[in-house]
Amino acid sequence: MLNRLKELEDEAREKIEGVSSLDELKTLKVRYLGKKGELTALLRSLGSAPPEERPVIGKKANELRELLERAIESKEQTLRDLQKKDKWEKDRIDVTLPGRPVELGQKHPLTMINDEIKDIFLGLGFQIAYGPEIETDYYNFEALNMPEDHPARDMQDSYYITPQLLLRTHTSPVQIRAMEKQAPKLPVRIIAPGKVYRRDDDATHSPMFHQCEGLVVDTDITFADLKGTLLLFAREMFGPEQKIRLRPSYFPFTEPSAEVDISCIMCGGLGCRVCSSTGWLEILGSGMVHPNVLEVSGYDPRSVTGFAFGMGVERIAMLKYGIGDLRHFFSNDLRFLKQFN
Ligand code: 2NL
Repeated sequence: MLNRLKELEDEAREKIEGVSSLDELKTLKVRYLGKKGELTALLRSLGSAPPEERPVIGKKANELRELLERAIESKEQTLRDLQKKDKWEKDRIDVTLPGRPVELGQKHPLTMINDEIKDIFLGLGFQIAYGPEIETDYYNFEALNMPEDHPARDMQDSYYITPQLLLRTHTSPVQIRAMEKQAPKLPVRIIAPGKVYRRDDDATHSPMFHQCEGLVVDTDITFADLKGTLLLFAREMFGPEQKIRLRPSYFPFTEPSAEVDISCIMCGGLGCRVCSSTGWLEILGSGMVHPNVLEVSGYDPRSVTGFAFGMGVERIAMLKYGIGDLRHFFSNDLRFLKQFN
């Protein structure tokens, strides 16, 4: 029996030493020290040993129990320490690793053109004005010399929210508000870039698009000022060789009015597919501010004059970058957007 004890000790020590998880250790503990464990069984069979050996065996067996208990406890502590260390290693942040690279974006082509337009006019002493995209009927139409029965006010063409409120169809109302605010102080020299909305949707029309309008009001502003300003704009935007051409036109808020063409940027004026063989491309509308518009905005049309113009930002971008379909601007396709860096 003493031999069996010795065997049990050697075997148990070896097993405990070799254990690599807390679960395994628990199994061993049950196997040796549990109620149905091997050491317990051995103690139970003490009765079959010769009487004189029993105290020695009993003592040895109890010593072995304590020894194994300590060995298991110590192993448990070692395993717990290891587990902690593993977890710490796993969760540790290595501050010396290189950072994850952030993919840099870039400006949207419309933003680039918009920035260019703003820079050109800032260089000419213009200020930039902003205003609400939801406008009143008054600022969007009435103040711009478009009375109740004007065809541009048709429900079919504009996004009405209530009979008196709509999404602005141009940025002119921003300029009306700016004039109202600063009247009768001169000069007024502003541009109004921003989103505008019309009920249109095809390859060349989007229900939301971008416009930049400009306005100058002062004493002695003439049509020559308009022409000179727009020629300078065309040259800064499309190159120093640019020519412009003004054609008579009609807008309710300007009189006289003119469409402004630039010489075709594809063929230089010789005639090609882009300019439909005319040599010219229409890029903006303009005119001398209608006296009614000056009047309602707080300026006396007998003593001041002004010119105004409006351009579509998408159209300028399409011409400048050779883009064939307006919808590219709004589809968020990276293959398109990444071409403008
Ligand atoms: C176009 C034509 C134009 C204006 C906009 C304007 C603004 C005020 C007074 C008078 Cl406050 N006029 N704006 C004038 C002429 C043309 O836009 O084709 N835009 C895309």
